[in-house]
Amino acid sequence: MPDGSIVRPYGDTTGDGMVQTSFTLPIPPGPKAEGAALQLANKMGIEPAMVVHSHGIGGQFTFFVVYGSVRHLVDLDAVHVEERAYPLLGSKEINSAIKDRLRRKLVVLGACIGTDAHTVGIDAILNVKGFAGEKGLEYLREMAVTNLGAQVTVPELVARARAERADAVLVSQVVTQKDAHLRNTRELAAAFREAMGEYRPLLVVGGPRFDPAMAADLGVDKVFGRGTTPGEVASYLVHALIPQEIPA
Ligand code: B12
Repeated sequence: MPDGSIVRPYGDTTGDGMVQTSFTLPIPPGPKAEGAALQLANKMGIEPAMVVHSHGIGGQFTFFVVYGSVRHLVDLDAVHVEERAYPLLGSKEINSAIKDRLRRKLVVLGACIGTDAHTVGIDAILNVKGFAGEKGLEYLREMAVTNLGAQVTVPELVARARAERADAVLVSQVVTQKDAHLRNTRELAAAFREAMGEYRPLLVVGGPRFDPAMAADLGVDKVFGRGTTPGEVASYLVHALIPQEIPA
């Protein structure tokens, strides 16, 4: 960590401001396309800029990688991020917290909603084989986990949550075209609010392009972003749903 709160990007020498970025322009490859990429890079504050890679895509488009120096500074004091507000627990601690303090299985339902068919993310969190060396929630013997898979409609999910008395509903949204992930999450939150009011389950959404700071705005309890591990999610469920004390 640097001493001061102001930092610049690093390439060859400390603070030289070097960054690399990639983008696609709707023009065929060639010198004019490279000139256009440099103009864009300059307008983005990258100056001097170099096209270090360019490649035609389908005849009418060109993909670029541009490398160059920015003058911008980063003020670390002005960076605000969502800090984890609960401890990371191991599977033994999670199982015994549920067994001793909830005294029944914790019921978890998972799904991808809308037209989204990207199931790898929700599977990484739920399936026994897990992700990043951690086992998924199905491995935890005190959790009753059902993974409903892809393209589940919100009404179906509400009905299943009610029928199974779900404690938590975990939803994955990977496709973000036209902000589909945000629209679908708001629809989910509104449907549960309407159907179950304050008795709704804990609503957790995740996907690579969510901002974890958006939970309240989206009407859900928690948002997880890219690289989330099953242990983080299981620890959150314990934090949010299990009483702190062993009931009398
Ligand atoms: C594999 C893949 C597919 C597979 C999906 C197979 C399957 N069963 O899932 C197939 C081939 C079917 C597919 C199809 C399509 N795909 Co695709 N796909 C991908 C790809 C290459 C990898 C996604 C993935 O598996 N990541 C690995 C998992 C582990 O990561 P993750 O999803 O981020 O999950 C982690 C976190 O986000 C988080 N998380 C995720 N969900 C949840 C949920 C909860 C509750 C929690 C707590 C955490 C959590 O935890 C996970 C572990 O850390 C991505 C590109 C990429 N490199 O990401 C494109 C990508 C997602 N696909 C894309 C597109 C456009 C499509 C199609 C529309 C293509 C087409 N024209 O047909 C279709 C859409 C199909 C549909 N109806 O949804 C785009 C989306 C663009 C956008 N802005 O929305 C991407 C980004 C590719 C791209 N750059 O264009 N795809």
